[in-house]
Amino acid sequence: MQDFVVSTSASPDDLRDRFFEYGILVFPDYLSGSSVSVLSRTVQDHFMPILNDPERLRDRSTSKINFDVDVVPWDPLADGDAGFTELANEERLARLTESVLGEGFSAPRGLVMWSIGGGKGQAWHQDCPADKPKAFNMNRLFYLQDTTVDDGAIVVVPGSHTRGRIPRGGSQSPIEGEVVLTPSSGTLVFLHGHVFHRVTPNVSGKPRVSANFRAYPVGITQEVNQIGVYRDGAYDFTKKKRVDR
Ligand SMILES: O=C(O)CCC(=O)C(=O)O
Repeated sequence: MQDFVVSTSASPDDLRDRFFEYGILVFPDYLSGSSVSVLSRTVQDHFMPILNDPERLRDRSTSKINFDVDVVPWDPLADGDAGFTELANEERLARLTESVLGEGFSAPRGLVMWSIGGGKGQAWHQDCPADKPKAFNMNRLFYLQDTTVDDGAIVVVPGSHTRGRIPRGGSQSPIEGEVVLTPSSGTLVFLHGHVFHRVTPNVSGKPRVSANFRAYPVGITQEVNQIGVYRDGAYDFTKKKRVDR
């Protein structure tokens, strides 16, 4: 078993040490089958009308940013969804997050990311520039299905959060040391925003879903994610344009 695959009963020190060594923690079986069923149904009810409306799908997709990223995002917390709000406010989740980020962390938003077969996945990226080591987000990713390589594996380079800017290169070209993860249903992943990571294209013909409740250490706000860094450039999500980085 990889050293970043952990149990929710591990000690806070152990979780923090492993997180800052690898930039990733994987908690298998975090969600019960019944929670997954409720949340999956919510996601399906939200996205099904959009699925049958190609224009709306295109309009909401991130594919416009031109970095080989193709997901349709939705913030269920902003829409007041009860199931996702309950998940975001779970005491157990707060405890695990605090073990890693310390007291006073914030987690203002939730993001369900949905993609359908034929998309581009997500190109290699860092969620924010890595020039200031303390300025980072932590992704808290929930997987609501058994995610196969064909659905879109999440590929990470453990420990790369200490290596500065992601190297230039192809959006899905392998990087030495990468690990391909296919999270099973109910898995929770904590992922440091400076870790090099990508999602392989969804070619399965069925929707791929992950839900991400990003958390920030005290003193860091969600504005840290204004600029996403890709291998061959960067994107300013506020100004909605490509920037040099
Ligand atoms: O959906 C995933 O598995 C990963 C999402 C991701 O790359 C991100 O939120 O930055």
